[in-house]
Amino acid sequence: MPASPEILFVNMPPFESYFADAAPHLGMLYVMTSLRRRGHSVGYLDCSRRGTRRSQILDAIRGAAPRMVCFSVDTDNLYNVGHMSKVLKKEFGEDLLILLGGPASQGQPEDIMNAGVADVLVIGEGEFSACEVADALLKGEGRLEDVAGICYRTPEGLKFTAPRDPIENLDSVPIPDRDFLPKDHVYEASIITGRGCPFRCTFCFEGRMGNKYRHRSPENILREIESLVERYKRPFIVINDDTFTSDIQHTKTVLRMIRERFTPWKDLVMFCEVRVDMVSRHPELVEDLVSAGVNRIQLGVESADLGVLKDYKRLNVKPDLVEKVVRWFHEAGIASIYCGFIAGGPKETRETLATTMRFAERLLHEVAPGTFECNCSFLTPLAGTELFARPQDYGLTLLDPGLKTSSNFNFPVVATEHLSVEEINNFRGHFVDTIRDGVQRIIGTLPREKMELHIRLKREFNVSTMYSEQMVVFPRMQYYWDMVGEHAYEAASELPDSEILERFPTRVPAFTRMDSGRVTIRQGASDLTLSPIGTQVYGLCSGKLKGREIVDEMHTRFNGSAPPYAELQSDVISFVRSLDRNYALFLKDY
Ligand code: B12
Ligand code: SF4
Repeated sequence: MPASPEILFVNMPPFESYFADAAPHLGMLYVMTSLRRRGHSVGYLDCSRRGTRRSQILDAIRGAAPRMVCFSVDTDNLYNVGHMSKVLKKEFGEDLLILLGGPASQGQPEDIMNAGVADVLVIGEGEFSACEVADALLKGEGRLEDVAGICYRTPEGLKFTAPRDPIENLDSVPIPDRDFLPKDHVYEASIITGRGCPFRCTFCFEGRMGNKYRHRSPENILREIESLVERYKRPFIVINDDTFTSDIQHTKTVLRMIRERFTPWKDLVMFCEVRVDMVSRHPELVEDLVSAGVNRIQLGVESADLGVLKDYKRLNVKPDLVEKVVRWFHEAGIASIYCGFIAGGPKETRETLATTMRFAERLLHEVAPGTFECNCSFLTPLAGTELFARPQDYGLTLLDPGLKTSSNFNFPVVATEHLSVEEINNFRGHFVDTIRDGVQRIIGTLPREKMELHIRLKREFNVSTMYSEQMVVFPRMQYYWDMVGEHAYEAASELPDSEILERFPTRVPAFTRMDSGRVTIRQGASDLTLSPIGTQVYGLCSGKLKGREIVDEMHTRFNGSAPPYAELQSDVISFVRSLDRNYALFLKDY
């Protein structure tokens, strides 16, 4: 950052939202990039790291001595930003200007301004408004009252200017400049390819930038992806839009261009959100997405009860469609399908929750075992949404409309006509436990190739799925994958028979039981009991003998009654392969 930037952006999520650590704040990057292009000197302070203290923020601001400090406000960090603005004004005086913007600006501008002492709030998209505000306040060019789409403080109270239209041509906005991000931290390679959403789901805030969906041109999107591949070398590209698949021809063109330009796994892998109704109408999208390198998708499922879905205005995403689409992606070999569920929706009852639980379990165990994963959050109506405006029409009681108790949607704030917050809370706990236990059971049944996809995502792209996370409860499997990684030892499945004979089969350390000459290998996803002969071979897999030497040793042990040598050799190879499939052995080459 410049030594003394005139404008300092401070990214300040609520301190407990740890998962925000690696996500770059794209909204701020967009606005900072536009300000820099306009000739302003801009710096960035990222406080999303764990354990950032107020004293560190103040020290950084003291060091940078900016004339204007900017924060991004969402419903969740509104209080923190409010507190901080007061601290800053007290510490640095009225001359330090405080500018706010962010998603919450369109739902609760007064709340934001009243929570603190900021000077100006940009409402909606910030690229043009922020430049005009900075021109007026820092360069004396133009007047605040002429800047569309802001709210500012005057001695007479808050003043709102005329609303600003959504930016029609998103290519006119400069691509976010990642040079603003601190170099000592690894950030996610995330992008936004469009803005706005034509739908009006009653719980969602997405209509805020004008509900008309607008997207960047495919060429503009590809330019950003190319720069991310260049910068991060084999990145996991996260396409953050909720609406990436909303305009089918556009989506297909973007995917085709990505396919033509990059090779999945070699150059990149990708994540995106997928609309169930669009895929169901255009099944070819499954192959288009997977072949372009999309290896993790997210689907908003929310509930499996039609009444609840109707009140969410999401009957276009019915459970039978979800099931069909999940099955298609699973069969296409995608690594992970992440589904989002909500607990505590309109008119929710124990029965509707049970329906949702059963549906999630069905997807997990029957439809897409090894691929399906999910989470369940509490319904948290945000200011500006339909459920917030008219909760009574949906049988909801907002117990904490200001969300003083909720952080990252991790505390229930709504009761339904039939369910208390305790019941909703406890259901969520039950949901999460059931899915986690289910994933653990499934891990033991997955073919090695499926598990390998999860391991590769983790190892090569630092992406954890529930399957790679839950592996920790199986030490044998964990050890195996630690050894059989990209740069470590080989797996029998990767080698021809002749090579297996030249390697040193090495047992994964695991607790064993011994009964009547048979070994049972434990600590995996499933126990493995060996035959008496297998037990002997397993004993010889100590990493000291080559596969060929093990065959010789066994041949001698048979003491004249051995089967033909070729048969014994083939049995040993099959045995090594079966131990490999069970994560019980790897192959050294010395
Ligand atoms: C990626 C993402 C995340 C990431 C990264 C967060 C980030 N801000 O980049 C993570 C996973 C951390 C996250 C977490 C949460 N998120 Co989130 N997230 C998104 C998502 C999908 C994309 C964000 C994005 O890049 N948008 C694109 C940019 C261009 O838009 P923007 O950020 O709004 O920025 C523009 C304007 O707001 C403005 N602006 C923004 N900041 C500033 C600052 C200044 C000074 C100025 C002048 C202007 C300005 O100008 C920008 C350019 O036009 C959005 C949905 C969406 N499509 O926006 C939800 C969204 C922002 N998240 C939301 C929520 C509720 C959350 C959570 C609170 C809860 C949750 N479980 O999701 C948590 C906690 C957030 C926190 N404070 O830590 C809501 C916010 C609603 C609200 N009223 O606040 C959204 C809108 C989703 C929704 N539809 O409800 N999120
Ligand atoms: S949930 Fe998805 S489809 Fe519905 S309004 Fe939000 S972004 Fe649009």
